[in-house]
Amino acid sequence: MKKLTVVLMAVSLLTGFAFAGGKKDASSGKLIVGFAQIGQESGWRGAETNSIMFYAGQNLDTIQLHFADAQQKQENQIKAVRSFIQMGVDVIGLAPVVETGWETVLKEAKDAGIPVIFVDRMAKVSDDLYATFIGSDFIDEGMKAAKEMARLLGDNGNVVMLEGTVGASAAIDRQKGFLDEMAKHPNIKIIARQSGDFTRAKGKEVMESFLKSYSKIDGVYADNDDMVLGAIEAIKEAGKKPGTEIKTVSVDGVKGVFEAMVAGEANVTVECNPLLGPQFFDAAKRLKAGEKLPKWIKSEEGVFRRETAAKDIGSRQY
Ligand code: GZL
Repeated sequence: MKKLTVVLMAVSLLTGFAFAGGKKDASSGKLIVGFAQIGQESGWRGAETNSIMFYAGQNLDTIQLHFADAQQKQENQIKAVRSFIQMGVDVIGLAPVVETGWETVLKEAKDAGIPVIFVDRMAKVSDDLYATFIGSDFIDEGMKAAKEMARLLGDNGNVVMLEGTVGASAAIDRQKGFLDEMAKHPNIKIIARQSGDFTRAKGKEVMESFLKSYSKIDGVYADNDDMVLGAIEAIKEAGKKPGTEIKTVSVDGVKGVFEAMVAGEANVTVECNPLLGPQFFDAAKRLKAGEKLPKWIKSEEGVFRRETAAKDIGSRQY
C-alpha cells in the first residue's frame, strides 16, 4: 500500500474534473502522458488504475503521468482530454466509457498532433482518430461465457443476464458473443436482461427484481464479476443456493469471484486482463519515438472454474 501511496503522490491526480496541471516541461525529456480514466465502478477498474499508476510511479525518472478520474461521466473524460491537449502532452490514454460521442475531441487531439491510445474499451471512430486499442476480444469473452453456461446447465434451463454500462463496448460485445453462442443452444432460454452498470450494488438490485419475477432461474450471466457478486448476495437473501441451484458465469477474474468459487457460491469467471499499465506505457513510448503501432494490441486471457479455484486463487494479481 505504501508503494501505491508514493505513486499517488507522484502522479498529478485530477478527480471529478478540476485540472491542476500547467504546460508540460518539454525540457525534462520525459514521456508526458495524460490518462482519462472512467472511474472506480468495479474491482477490475481499480486494478487497471493501480497497474497504470504503479508503472508510472516505478519510472518517475522517465514518465510524467497526469491522471483524471471521470467518475463514469463522458463529459468529464472529454474535459480531461481537452486539458491534456492544452498541456501539450506527448500521448493521451483514454478508456472510453461509451462507444459514441468522441469524434470532436479526438479531431482536436489529432489537429494538435497528439496520438490517442484506447485502453480496455473501444470507441466508434475512424481509424485516423486513434493510434491503437489495447484490450480484450469482448465477443470472444462472451462466447466463452455462453459455452460455460451451456455446460453448467446441461444445455437446458432459464438464464437471466446482468448487463454492463449501456453503450459500453465491453458490454455490447460481450452480449453479442454470449447471445450468438446461446443461439446454438435452443433449450436454454434467456428469460430476462437488464443493465447493472458494471456495479455490485446495481447487480444485486436487478437480481432481486429477477428473483421476484421468475420462479425458475437456473443460471445468471453477468458482463462483469462485480455484478455477479451482487447477484450472489441477492440469491442467498432469497433463500436459494448460488453456485448450485443457480449457476453463475461472469467476466473479469477479480479476486472476489475466486473467493466465491472457493466458497462454492460461483461457478466460472472468464478472465479480462486489467493489468495494462506496462503495455500502455510501452505503446506510448513507441508512439513518441515515431513508431507505427498495430490498430489492436490484444490481451491474452483464460477461463477459470470453481473446480480449480482453490489452487488458482494464490496466483491472482487483482
Ligand atoms: C473491460 C472493462 C470493464 C470490466 C468491468 O475491459 O472495460 O469495465 O469488465 C469494468 O468490470 O467496469
